[in-house]
Amino acid sequence: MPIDATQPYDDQNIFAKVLRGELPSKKVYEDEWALAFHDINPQAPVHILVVPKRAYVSWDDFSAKAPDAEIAGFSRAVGRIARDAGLVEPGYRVLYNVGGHGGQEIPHLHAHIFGGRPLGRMVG
Ligand code: D5M
Repeated sequence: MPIDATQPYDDQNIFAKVLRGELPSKKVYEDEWALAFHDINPQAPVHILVVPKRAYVSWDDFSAKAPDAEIAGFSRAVGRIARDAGLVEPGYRVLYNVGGHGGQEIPHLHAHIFGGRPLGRMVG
């Protein structure tokens, strides 16, 4: 079920449990700002999720409330993970689903990184 992007943070969500080590994940990267792991239901040959270490429901919450240093640190982590996965050439996609119309299901912000095949155009 898609979430309401304005809901309060629920620390029992799946990615909060992954961050606390209460659920397993196939980790690909971790630093001060971010944890990245393989999506359990991959939609492309490479499908990595990147979550901030701190508690944000959605991109809306994060972009409004996170300190600049955290936004920079998280953004750099997303870029580095894609680079380290060898995706820059031939290319990749970063996606944030936000709220109901965005189809967001887990109420902890996550960037999807897709790659490893032509992804098609979504606009234009
Ligand atoms: O995307 C939520 C994504 O999270 C979806 O692609 C499945 C994935 N998922 C769900 N549970 C797990 C666990 N435990 N590990 C890894 N990946 C998981 P959304 O943008 O919220 O629709």
